[in-house]
Amino acid sequence: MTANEHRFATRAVHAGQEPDPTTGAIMPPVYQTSTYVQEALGKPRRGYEYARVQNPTREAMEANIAALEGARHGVAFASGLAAIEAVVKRLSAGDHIVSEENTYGGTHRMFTQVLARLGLEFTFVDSRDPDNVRRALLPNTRLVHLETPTNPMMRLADLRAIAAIAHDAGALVAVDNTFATPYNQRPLELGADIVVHSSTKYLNGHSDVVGGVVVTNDEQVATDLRFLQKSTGAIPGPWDCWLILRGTKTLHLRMEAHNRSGQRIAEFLERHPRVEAVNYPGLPSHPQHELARRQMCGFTGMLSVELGSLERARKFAEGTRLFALGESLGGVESLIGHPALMTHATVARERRTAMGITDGLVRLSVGVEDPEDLIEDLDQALQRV
Ligand code: P1T
Repeated sequence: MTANEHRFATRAVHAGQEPDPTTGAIMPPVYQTSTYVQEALGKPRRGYEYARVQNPTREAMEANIAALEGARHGVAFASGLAAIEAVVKRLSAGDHIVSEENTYGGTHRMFTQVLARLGLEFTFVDSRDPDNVRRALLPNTRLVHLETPTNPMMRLADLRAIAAIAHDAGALVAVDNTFATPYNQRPLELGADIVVHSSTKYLNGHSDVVGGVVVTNDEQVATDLRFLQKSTGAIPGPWDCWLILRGTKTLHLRMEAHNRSGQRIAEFLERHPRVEAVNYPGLPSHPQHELARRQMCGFTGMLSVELGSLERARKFAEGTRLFALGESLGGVESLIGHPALMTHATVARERRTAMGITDGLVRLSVGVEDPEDLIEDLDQALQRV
């Protein structure tokens, strides 16, 4: 039985890793090298020639994350955005992409301000209704890019329904699974073709690396991504790969805590008189709670709350002591942020507001501290609002 056939927690600890062939070291070494000595002209040892193209530490991390998503192939990049860019760069000028409108702000900026300039065409839709995706499809649509749950509104896309629609039209489906993680949701099992991650977040989990990864079971997509990885060069360094690999070993343990505390804090905030609305798929009040229960097995530590005005949001976000004010998410420590002024500042104001990213919206990344302490912290900050 290979590590890939085991259950999730066993895969998290073992997949992609064998004892080091030289010493038996149980941890894959950090192969901090740019090149490999060749035995003779045109005769590399064990296939390793140059570190942009191959690195054993990177390969271990790629194989580990692929196994967690139930994929045969994993291809790592220097950041989540570089991973998403590679998926889109498989296409050519004149090709059309349908994208969920409420993605991470940086994804939207890359699509509209970089890739659209190079001749790729984008249509942005509210993918909560699969018919919106269907209506946006064009004869030249090659890719549907989804994010579920979305950053920061926690909207969901029905992956089975949208995969069927896209495949009928000959388009592939890529899912940004950064918020959910493979512990809570495995898009490939629901019909998606490609999964992308900002491994900066939950996969690494310790707020000390920026990274990205793409996984797939599609042989052609995997070949194309490997080609792009070596040809465009946005690769992660071996030390960052090693840190991410250390992070994924405890993904299941951390996600249990994030899921549990996320749910408790969402319930606490929903009852709080100073909070107008809570966006969290684990709450029965979430408009897509039934879908969440069907396609996810946990609801993460991410949530957003509406406080009604910029002034109130500012007092809350600046008033916490344990929740640190900062961009990013998914680390062991709790973070608080203001999407309109931070992660989604580059999205046009009207578009932002139409999606619910108001000046009163605050986003929480619930860490793995004691949830009682976190609730007390949020409560004292809300008293200032
Ligand atoms: O930062 P980077 O590793 O390049 O990942 C970009 C990215 C992609 N997808 C999602 C869903 C993300 O949330 C991000 C990055 N997000 C933040 C930095 C943030 O604070 O939301």
